[in-house]
Amino acid sequence: MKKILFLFIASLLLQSCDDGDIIITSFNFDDAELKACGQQGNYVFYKINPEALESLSLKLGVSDSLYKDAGPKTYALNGTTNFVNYRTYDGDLGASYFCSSIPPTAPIVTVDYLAASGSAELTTIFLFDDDDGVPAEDEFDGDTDGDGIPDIYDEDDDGDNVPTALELDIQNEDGDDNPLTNPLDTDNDGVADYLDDDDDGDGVLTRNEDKNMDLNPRNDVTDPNVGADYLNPEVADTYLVNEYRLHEYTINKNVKIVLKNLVLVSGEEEITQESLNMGTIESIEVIEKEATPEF
Ligand SMILES: [Ca+2]
Ligand SMILES: [Ca+2]
Ligand SMILES: [Ca+2]
Ligand SMILES: [Ca+2]
Repeated sequence: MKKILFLFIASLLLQSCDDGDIIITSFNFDDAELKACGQQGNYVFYKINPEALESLSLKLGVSDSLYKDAGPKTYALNGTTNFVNYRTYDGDLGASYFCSSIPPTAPIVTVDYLAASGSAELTTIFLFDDDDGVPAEDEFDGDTDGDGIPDIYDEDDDGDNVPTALELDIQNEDGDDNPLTNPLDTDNDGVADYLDDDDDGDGVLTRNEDKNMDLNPRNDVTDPNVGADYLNPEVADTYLVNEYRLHEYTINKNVKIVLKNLVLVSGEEEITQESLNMGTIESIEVIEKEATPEF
């Protein structure tokens, strides 16, 4: 079997030799976006390089829920249910070429390599977001209120039942559109309100300045000229609230695919590649979560 050196350096270059063999001397899918379709039992990942009329595709006929857990999963390529194809065509591939239920009749495949060995490694990365106005990189790397939800996806970081988004400089009074500069610090104790569980410094926890005990201290107002009781140090009545409000957050899942020990075969010809990064698909799955932390 003829071995062909596979170089990933430039765009595809096909050379017709005297004996008619087509030799692939180089190719590059780096600029092509990794896409996906299908579902459990029939996952398809593909890249199309329109300039060279070529595609690289991975089919996984597995019943796993691929993105359920964070971390890597490895699937062996067996040539029947799990396989990789490198193909060239005689015309442009439409957007739905890989995802239509009826296989398209055009364009025609001119070169078809099949990988029946090697493996596909999928790594799922979970990105948590609480959309609380504090950028993920600026959140405290820990759990301020100890409610079991780390600050990075806790929409009420100090656990005072006033959402973080409403404890920043929500009026944007400094005009810089950055909620973290000059964040509200009602009692001027050096701890910003969104991390301060006694915002007015009157010795009563904000969570317990909730007269109607509806888990919302913002609607308990004794003196409308000052504002809610939790921001009014002159009002220091305690209503024992030992409950957290409902929390919501989002998990954005990204998947990265790397092909390992790939052996692509077309007739007499064989292409090997030790490691081929197919790329990453962002937000392949987005999960909206709701949880009420245990007090
Ligand atoms: Ca927390
Ligand atoms: Ca947070
Ligand atoms: Ca607070
Ligand atoms: Ca207070």
